[in-house]
Amino acid sequence: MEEYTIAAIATPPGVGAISIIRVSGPDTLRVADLIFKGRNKISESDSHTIHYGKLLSQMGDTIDDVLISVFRSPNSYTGEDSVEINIHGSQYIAKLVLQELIKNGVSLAEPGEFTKRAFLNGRLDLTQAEAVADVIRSSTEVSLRGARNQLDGLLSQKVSGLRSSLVNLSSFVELELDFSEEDTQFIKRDKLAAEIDRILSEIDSLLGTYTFGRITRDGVNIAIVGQPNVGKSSLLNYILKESRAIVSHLPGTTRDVIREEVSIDGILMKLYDTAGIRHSEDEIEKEGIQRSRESVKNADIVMVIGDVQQGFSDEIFGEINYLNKSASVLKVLNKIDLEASSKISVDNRVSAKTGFGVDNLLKKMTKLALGTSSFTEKTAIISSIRHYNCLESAKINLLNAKESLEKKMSGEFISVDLRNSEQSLAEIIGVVTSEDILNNIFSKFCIGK
Ligand SMILES: Nc1nc2c(ncn2[C@@H]2O[C@H](COP(=O)(O)OP(=O)(O)OP(=O)(O)O)[C@@H](O)[C@H]2O)c(=O)[nH]1
Ligand SMILES: [Mg+2]
Repeated sequence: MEEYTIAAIATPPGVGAISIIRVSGPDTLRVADLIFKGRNKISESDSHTIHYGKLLSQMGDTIDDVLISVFRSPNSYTGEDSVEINIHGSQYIAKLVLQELIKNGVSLAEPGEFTKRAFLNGRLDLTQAEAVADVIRSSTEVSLRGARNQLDGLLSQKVSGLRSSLVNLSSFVELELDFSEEDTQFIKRDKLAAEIDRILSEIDSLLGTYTFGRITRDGVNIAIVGQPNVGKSSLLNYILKESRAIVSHLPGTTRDVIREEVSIDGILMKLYDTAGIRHSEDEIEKEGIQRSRESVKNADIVMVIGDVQQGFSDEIFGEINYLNKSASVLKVLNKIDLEASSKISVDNRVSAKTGFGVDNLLKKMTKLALGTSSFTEKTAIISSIRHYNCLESAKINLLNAKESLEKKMSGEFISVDLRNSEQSLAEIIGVVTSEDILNNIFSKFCIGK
């Protein structure tokens, strides 16, 4: 348990009906008594009760009428004594309340510090703590569902299960080392090999969920490129159902990258309408084209737009491949309303003017982004590069163990690899962590969470 008490405004900046100030730590109830005047003393109140009263400054002036919710250790979010103070939703009042708390020895919380304490006090494991941030950030049905699954512990359970299997295996092997003179085998070598294979294949399945998890959590980056005037901005506008980007018959209308988000089938699509990629001597256009390249580099999907009059320029495909090898490239022929019988060979024919083919195109993109794998509600899914890297390292160590086993090497080698693999899994759920890992995770949180 931390020794000091922290506070933060937990609601977003701005004016609202109410704001909430969170306080957590050993001094919480004592300090609450000092600033709150109601029918009951906060320090004498039961956990999970709400109290109406006045918040007073040290001078005895009323700051606001408030409601205070009391959560006593260990049954609080952080596991510590905590209160949540509901005030009228003024930033000014919120600041006054924070000042009173600070005068009474409370510290300002760092980003994510409440959740960090919840983790350190064993209320959540690390994947669940990460999921809290994902739940807060979620903006589509799919991203929320993914975050919920992780918060509910689906990934934790899966990883913990694999980890205990590894602990079992390595304890058997280590036990043999203690009895080395007798040449005993506590686990038959073929059984050990089969178990390692089983765990390896489970790890592979988890690794295989990464693209899906990342896309459902962060959305799909889609760059829209092509020759000037082919209708890139018109297509963006059609998809957004609003006239977001300037459209004109003059080539070179779009110079900057225009980024917009839209949720399609519950998946967040981040669309980047660009100036396209071509040669230009104009300084502003050159900068725009450079920005288009950046969008292509970061894209999961690159939509190359051509139109029935100009078709496609072949160079662009080479350039895309050079900039980004892993993106899926979709060739889209626009303005099909002008020439429905166009002979240009292409899978996707659309009209940004009439909307013909656009729904199909969007369906195709969600499929492309998510890949072919189908996961059920009960599948554990990884969505962060941290999980991916830990699993990779667990896998490499297991492959080493397997190799040692095949080469009939002594149990010492096998047990070291099994232990290392187990440690990598432990890192995912936070059984072993370093301050760096924790800082990295929690610094991305909002203050007050
Ligand atoms: N008939 C027809 N005209 C279209 C269609 N899509 C776009 N246009 C027209 O084509 C012209 C160029 O459209 P934009 O959307 O500005 O094209 P762009 O690719 O963004 O062009 P730049 O930003 O200059 O690179 C405009 O006059 C649009 O009205 C379409 O599907 N059918
Ligand atoms: Mg444009």
